[in-house]
Amino acid sequence: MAKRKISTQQERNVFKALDGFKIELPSWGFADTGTRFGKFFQPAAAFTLEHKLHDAGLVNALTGACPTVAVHVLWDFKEGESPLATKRLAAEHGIEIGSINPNVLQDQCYKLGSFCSPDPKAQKAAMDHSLDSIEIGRAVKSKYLSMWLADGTNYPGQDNIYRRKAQLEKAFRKLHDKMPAGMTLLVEYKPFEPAFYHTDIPDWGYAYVLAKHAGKRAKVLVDTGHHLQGTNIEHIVAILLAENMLGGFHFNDRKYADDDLTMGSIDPYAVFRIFDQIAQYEFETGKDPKLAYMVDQSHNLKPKIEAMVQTVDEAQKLFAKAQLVDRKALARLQSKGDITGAERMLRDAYETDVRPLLGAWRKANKLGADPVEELRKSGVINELAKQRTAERKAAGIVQAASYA
Ligand code: PSV
Ligand code: MN
Repeated sequence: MAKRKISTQQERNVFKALDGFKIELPSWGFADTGTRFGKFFQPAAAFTLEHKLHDAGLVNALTGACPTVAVHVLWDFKEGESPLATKRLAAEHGIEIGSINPNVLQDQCYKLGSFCSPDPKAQKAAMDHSLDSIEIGRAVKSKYLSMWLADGTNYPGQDNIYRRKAQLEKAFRKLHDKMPAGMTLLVEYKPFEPAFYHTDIPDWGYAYVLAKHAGKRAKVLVDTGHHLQGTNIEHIVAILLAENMLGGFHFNDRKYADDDLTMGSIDPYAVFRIFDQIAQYEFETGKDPKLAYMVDQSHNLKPKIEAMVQTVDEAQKLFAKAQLVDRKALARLQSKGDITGAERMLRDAYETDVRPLLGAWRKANKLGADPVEELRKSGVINELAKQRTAERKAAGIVQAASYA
């Protein structure tokens, strides 16, 4: 990593940016996950909501950057359980409930889709569940209703795309209007999987249109794993920011598809370029775009909590690097058409070793300099593995499942 002199002013900017940089953790990132070919189990994996909240609280305690946890309604809330009890439990672990993710994808009725399904029963089930999710969000004071649909078709001619689109727009308008005033509807897109011929919200363009149709409090959510190979994600980010239509991110990394690898593990420069566009937008407009930064990873094989801490550390590093670009100097180079000079300016920031700076920020916040190391030294994962193995035994839970 390049040794680069960081000025006191830059240091101040980075500290301020880090103070404001919060990234939400997904409750599902702490549980055993797998592929359609099977699961590999971890003794320390969370299997109750309490475990997930505990683990998210631990990551927050180590990094000081994750005060909220995203929940998937069906996976995290039991029928009849009070959402307020969950909120209290989260508070016990020093965190709050963040975005609410309705689950309109796994029940049998959703075989042909949810809001887009030709089956009125499926449409109704999706609406009822999403309205219930809004109520949960209202109770726990969540700021986001995050909608991702598995809707789509597998074969040409399978269904009427025009009818599906009309149903979807109507449903999202209704959800938007039912949300409390402080809530934002996030519309997530994905070009493939689980549907393989067409998905009903395939890309940012249609997510934008859908959000516009839904109402003023609807914005687009960019999941970095949901693009076709070679897509310039930072350009999408810039367009959405300029249009005031970017709501937030689901971060993860991929090599081939929606691989759910940990953020920045394959292409950290791509994440830097996203943060760079956000910093550029802030410089130009003087506005805070108020983005919901979220992690969305299922990282199957890495130890769950460790991978999450590593992710947050990586996110903070890349975010800090993006603050080092001298925007005025960059503008001068750009106006002269100095392509190499401008690119070198970005690379220089990217290649700066910000670990000492991040360490100093952590020290100022009474945190350990290297949260991954802290976790590894603490022995807490082994402790949790023992506890959860015993809990599973007592509850008669066997870690066994096969998708294939
Ligand atoms: C779908 O691939 C997705 O990105 C959505 O955000 C879901 O909520 C999440 O993954 C579930 O793993
Ligand atoms: Mn996602």
